[in-house]
Amino acid sequence: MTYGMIATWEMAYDGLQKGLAHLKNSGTAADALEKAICAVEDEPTFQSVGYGGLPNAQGVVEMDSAYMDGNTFQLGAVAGITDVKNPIKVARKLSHEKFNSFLVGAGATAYAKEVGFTMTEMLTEKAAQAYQERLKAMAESNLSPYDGHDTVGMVSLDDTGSMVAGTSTSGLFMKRPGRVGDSPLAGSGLYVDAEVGGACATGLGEDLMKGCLSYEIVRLMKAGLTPQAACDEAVYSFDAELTKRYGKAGAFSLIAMNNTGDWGVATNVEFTFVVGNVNQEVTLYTARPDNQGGTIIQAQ
Ligand code: SD4
Repeated sequence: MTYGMIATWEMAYDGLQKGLAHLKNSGTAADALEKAICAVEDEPTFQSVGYGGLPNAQGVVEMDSAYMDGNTFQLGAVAGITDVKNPIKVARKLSHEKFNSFLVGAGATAYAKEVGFTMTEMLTEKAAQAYQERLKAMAESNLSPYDGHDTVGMVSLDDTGSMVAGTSTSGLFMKRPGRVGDSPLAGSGLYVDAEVGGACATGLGEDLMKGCLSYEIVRLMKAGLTPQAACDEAVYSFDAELTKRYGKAGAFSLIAMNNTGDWGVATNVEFTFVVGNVNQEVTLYTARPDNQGGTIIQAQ
């Protein structure tokens, strides 16, 4: 058997090493993914996930997260949750619920508190300062408040063939309170079927959710495409559709891994991601579109 993990952005590098070490010791895909995503959530210098994440327009760190089990299709998610140290743990716990498995806002935060997850103020001094600076810059110029957004999305495969996927993000900097992106939405931010493979997204959620791209990639892999061909087909054809329909597409990037550990990515911007598997230590790559329907990928 084989095992492997793939994740969006360079920030997942250390987390993926932890997750992969767990898989190497015959750990489960689920525990490996939780460890890896928690490592990203816990790192205060990452300004778009968990502790240290940039806040919404009212200065509150509101987070979205989802967890999907590719064997059972169990799915848990939270959106607009606050003050919880590890949203991915809450999403995973909710995935075991038959009812109430996707919670938002105050209800999500109250649930996390009730079941005993660690609660903490997620706004760091540095993020508060970035918020104040952005408020000032916005008052002085016509700056778009919504720049800067990197979700951690991850697919994990263990040597029993189990697969899971997860996402975690603080969403768009300066988002309107209550705004939800693609990350907690099955099919958009993530999707996994252990009989096929999984996919995750990062980028402008408002556009990603129009294409259900994570589901589309898994569907294409199920139809027989390699992960790379599935990513290219889903991402570039949807980018073209959006451009045709309303003139532009936001930035987005998708990663995928199938149930034999092969992987692929596609992106309409410069993008970094990390992969590790049974044959390969965790490796950082960059990807960009070749503008002919394919992706240029380079190991760093
Ligand atoms: C969102 N997709 O909330 C997330 C943000 C993000 O890379 O990924 N960014 O829309």
